[in-house]
Amino acid sequence: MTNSAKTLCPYCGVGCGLEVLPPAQPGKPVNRDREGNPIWQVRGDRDHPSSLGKVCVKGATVSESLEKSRLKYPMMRDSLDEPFRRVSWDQALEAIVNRIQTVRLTQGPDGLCMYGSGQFQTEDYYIAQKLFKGFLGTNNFDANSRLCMSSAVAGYTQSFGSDGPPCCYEDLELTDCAFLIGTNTAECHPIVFNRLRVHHKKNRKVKMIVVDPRRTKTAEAADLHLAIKPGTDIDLLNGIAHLLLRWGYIDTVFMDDCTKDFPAYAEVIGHYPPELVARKCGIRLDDLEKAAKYWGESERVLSLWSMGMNQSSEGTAKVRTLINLHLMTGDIGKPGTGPFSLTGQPNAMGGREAGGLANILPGYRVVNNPEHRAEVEQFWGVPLGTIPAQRGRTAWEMIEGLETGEVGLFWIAATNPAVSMPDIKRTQQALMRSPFTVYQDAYYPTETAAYAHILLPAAQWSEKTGVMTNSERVVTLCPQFRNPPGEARPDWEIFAEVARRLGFKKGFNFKSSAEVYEEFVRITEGRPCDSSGLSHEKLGTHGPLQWPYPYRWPSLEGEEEKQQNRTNKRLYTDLRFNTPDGRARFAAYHCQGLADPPDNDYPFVLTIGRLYGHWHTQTRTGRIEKIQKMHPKPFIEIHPRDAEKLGIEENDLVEVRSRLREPSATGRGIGQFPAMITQAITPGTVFVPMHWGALWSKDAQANALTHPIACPISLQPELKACAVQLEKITIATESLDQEPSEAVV
Ligand SMILES: Nc1nc2c(c(=O)[nH]1)N[C@H]1C(S)=C(S)[C@@H](COP(=O)(O)OP(=O)(O)OC[C@H]3O[C@@H](n4cnc5c(=O)[nH]c(N)nc54)[C@H](O)[C@@H]3O)O[C@H]1N2
Ligand SMILES: Nc1nc2c(c(=O)[nH]1)N[C@H]1C(S)=C(S)[C@@H](COP(=O)(O)OP(=O)(O)OC[C@H]3O[C@@H](n4cnc5c(=O)[nH]c(N)nc54)[C@H](O)[C@@H]3O)O[C@H]1N2
Ligand code: SF4
Ligand SMILES: [Mo]
Repeated sequence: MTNSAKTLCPYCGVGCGLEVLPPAQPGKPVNRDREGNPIWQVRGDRDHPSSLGKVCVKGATVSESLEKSRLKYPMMRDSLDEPFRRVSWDQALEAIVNRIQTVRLTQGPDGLCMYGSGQFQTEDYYIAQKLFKGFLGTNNFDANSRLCMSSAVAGYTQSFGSDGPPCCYEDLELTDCAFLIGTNTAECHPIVFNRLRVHHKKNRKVKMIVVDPRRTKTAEAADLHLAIKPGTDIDLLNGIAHLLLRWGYIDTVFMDDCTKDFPAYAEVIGHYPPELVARKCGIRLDDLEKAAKYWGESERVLSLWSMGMNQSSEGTAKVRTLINLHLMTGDIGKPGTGPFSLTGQPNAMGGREAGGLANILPGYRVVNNPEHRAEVEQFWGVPLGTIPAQRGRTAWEMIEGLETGEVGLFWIAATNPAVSMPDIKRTQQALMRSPFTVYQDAYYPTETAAYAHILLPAAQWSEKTGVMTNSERVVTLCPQFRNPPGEARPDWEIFAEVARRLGFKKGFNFKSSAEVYEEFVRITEGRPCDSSGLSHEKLGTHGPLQWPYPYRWPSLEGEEEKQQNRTNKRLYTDLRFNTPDGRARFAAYHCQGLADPPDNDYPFVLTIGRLYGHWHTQTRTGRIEKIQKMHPKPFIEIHPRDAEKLGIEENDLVEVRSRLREPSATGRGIGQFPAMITQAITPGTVFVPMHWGALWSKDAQANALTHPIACPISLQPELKACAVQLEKITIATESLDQEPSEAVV
């Protein structure tokens, strides 16, 4: 093929359009990497509405990661201390089916668990839901989105009556004040940041406020950086609300007509006078006042947030407290305004649409609503009462279920929990106890493969056709343009095959992912995320489209249709919300702070995040030379004042220890990181990147230190903070090289 293909970048939730060109182009030598593998050329798709032709280093280099270290064949072993042996698909699937039947008989459906991923395509998600929730009768499907987006989902749902980011990227260019909190947008959502940055630079009146304990690349670009102490976001937001109210910057008409529950909130913010708030947050009083002024005086305020908010033991409260500010000032439903959650993974949004968490069902429905369950059961043609009324196990509860022996089959797909879960030593011990773990991934080795009984090779992006939805609700078709390596298969096909072998032939007889999508969009009809007018064909001919996109629209054509999709860019433009009375809800929360706060023994707060070039556990980016060079090794950021106190100098190896889990234990974990001494971090706080698992570093695993305490509403763990102690290590240790070790744990 010499033709190019249009698709979506498979990394972050910005969802940039890519155009890929085959390695062989007429009159040119074949494009190859150092190992001689043919490489597709990637460039930005200028026609993609979200990215307008832009890409960052990850998107631009993605094709270099597609051939290396792939898992090509199903593998199996009877116990974790044996080597894997290659088996046929038939053998692997029969073993899984037998195990499922045994667990159903002996432990019941609650013994079955699947842990999936925001890197699934929508079709993968949908088929997994249908199998687990509709046919096996358990809601035990959760995804790594639990560690990522679940506080945003819970916050939107409670404040607005349903999930769904109400804004669009055009708002980045229409706002008067961008309020970025708990997000390093410049490194993690670079093309979103790029659009905002251009607008900010061009218009001197436009303000940019960044709230982050670190002076990140994002903070460097801001007019005002509030380097708050980790976990004091609610103090800050309530403090801003206090000033907005005191100074009369509120939209009383909007509040009267469109919201509820303001009095309880007003009572709470009364307790947040600016002097107290500035002290608690560790910022200057005039900076706090400046933030409130910028917000209050701006016609159109857009807030952006991601993990600094969501990954918290009060994640939902943080999100709702931020939404409160928008409700107070009427900054929603209009161009350039709104509370905008930036999604992490490429299709975490699609997962939310398809019911990809243990508490939700397809079409923005929820498990604990009897009508929602009945609608889905009817649609799937399964007996009423099949879907349990209670949510299923969350990601962490699956780990606990392995500890207690309640989980008899653990099926992991498209995520690497042996690195990315909280408290990984405990996670790894639980995985060691698992009687039967299926791991379905595209690469080998990964850290999690060491804990699997069966490995299933997955076809990944570029090797299968499916759709993904980005942060601004734009749905893009990702067509297959390469062949999968070896015997790798698309995730949805694997799930559907297992379902058929279990005897559920009728519900899973799909010939293509287009057929799966056709069924999925029908289940969204009439729901907030109505996509019933979309199909692979439509997306293929028209290009990316934004939901809601109901069935009545495809009858429109050309300009008329484009116009319709454009006017649909924002949710809640009529200022009616998805609650029963159409009003948005204020929430009244006091700041509780961190679940694992520092004290004399553990005096530092460790925070954890991302670097521009690397993607999570490095399964792809660790194998790309350019990115390896960009970020060659792990490190710990320490403020010069703290470093001096501890006698730590640049590049010294620092041992980091977190608090004991229980008195008899030896501590959650230990990590060793070379010191990077920098003013960019708030004193008392240290930072390490999350990207180095056991295969990529000797002992620099961030999650060896974290704990699983979660937000009680969203059940999202506080992966952003734990108390630690630091000590300089003097003994020489092995160099931390960047090659993945062959020995898998
Ligand atoms: N380069 C790159 N980009 C990515 C990814 C990647 O792996 N690499 N992953 C994608 C995914 S899945 C996600 S979820 C997103 C994450 O995107 P971000 O949320 O932007 O990334 P993080 O670095 O995890 O965390 C953001 C910031 O939160 C700050 N923070 C920590 N504690 C607090 C706090 O208590 N309050 C506040 N206000 N801030 C705090 C940290 O200092 C950090 O700078 O990125 C996506 N994009
Ligand atoms: N301390 C701390 N921990 C964190 C975070 C943090 O900020 N701090 N962030 C959390 C967040 S927000 C996230 S999203 C997670 C991310 O953590 P993970 O989900 O563990 O990260 P990835 O490395 O992206 O793992 C994705 C896996 O899917 C595989 N894969 C890719 N495409 C496909 C496919 O099509 N099919 C299949 N079957 N496999 C595929 C890849 O090879 C890779 O092994 O980490 C969480 N953990
Ligand atoms: S910004 Fe995100 S979606 Fe865009 S190219 Fe970079 S990683 Fe891919
Ligand atoms: Mo994420």
